[in-house]
Amino acid sequence: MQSKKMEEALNKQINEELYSAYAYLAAAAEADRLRLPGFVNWFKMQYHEELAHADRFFNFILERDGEVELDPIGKPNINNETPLSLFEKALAHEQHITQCIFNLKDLARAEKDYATDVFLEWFVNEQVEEEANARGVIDQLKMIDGNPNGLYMIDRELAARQPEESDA
Ligand code: OFO
Repeated sequence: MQSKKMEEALNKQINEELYSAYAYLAAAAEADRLRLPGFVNWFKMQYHEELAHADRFFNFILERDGEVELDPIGKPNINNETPLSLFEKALAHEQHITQCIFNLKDLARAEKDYATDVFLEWFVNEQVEEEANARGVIDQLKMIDGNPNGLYMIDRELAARQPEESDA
């Protein structure tokens, strides 16, 4: 069983992951407003991934005989975005989540909570991938510099994103 302090921090992370899901869902709606179905697909996939992240924390807390406490989820700050600003916000958010995971790691190590320390390993790797994905799309969007044909090609590419095995 984890300490109360660790349990509270893990519960807070459930909220962070659910907020992430909510923010990506808002981004999907915004992409629909921009008439970019591939972007909608990409953000919806990410929404599902974030729900799966929240689920990992939820299951882990219960598996260790802890208590889950669910707080309200904040309103995402997604308004009048451009394709580029949507991904810039996604990257900034992922960088924030990376810091949350590192803070959890620090706490697990300070508490000699080896099980939580190992559990968090998956998220450390996942954050490297998530930041790289958002950065990759930002690079492409900067390269085309608003060119409609380029945007069409990127949208086609984002339409091809499939759910990951690990989300199942
Ligand atoms: Fe985007 O990785 Fe979870 O929050």
